[in-house]
Amino acid sequence: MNTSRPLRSFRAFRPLQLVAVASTVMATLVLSTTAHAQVTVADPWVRATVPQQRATGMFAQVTSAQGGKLVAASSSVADVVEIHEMAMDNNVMRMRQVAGLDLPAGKAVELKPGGYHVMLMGLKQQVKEGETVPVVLVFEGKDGKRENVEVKASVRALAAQGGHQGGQQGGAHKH
Ligand SMILES: [Cu+2]
Repeated sequence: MNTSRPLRSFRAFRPLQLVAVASTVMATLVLSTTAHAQVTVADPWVRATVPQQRATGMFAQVTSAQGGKLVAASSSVADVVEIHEMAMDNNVMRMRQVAGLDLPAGKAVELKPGGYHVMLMGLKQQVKEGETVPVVLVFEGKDGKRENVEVKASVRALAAQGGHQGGQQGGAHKH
């Protein structure tokens, strides 16, 4: 008599177990089919340069479905590509390299002038408005796996701000 209760509850659980197995299988399928769409990079663009200019920035809106980090980047037009952030330091806007840019799951993170950007340095050529620049972005998932995403960033004019938050670079609002 003692064994009938566990048996019954086991039976009762069977449909649930099937559902669990089915959803695990489906999740695995979804993961494997969208492996290359784990990170989306929207509206990538690079600021145009003048002839002797050796560096410029790349900007975009980056979304990681599962969450992760932007950890590296490279481009055939630049010797060195780094991930930078800009921040006020003693009333001076400075930029510095960061080891990685955190991407919360499902949330678009904006790389924009005056904020985070991908810095292309040691430019091998002038980058002109209307051209496209290939940039490979390297993302690291929470499982530590790395994924390369190649984007074709369109080159926009020097004055392009990519947003309406004017004054981030020079606008020192005093409070
Ligand atoms: Cu920079």
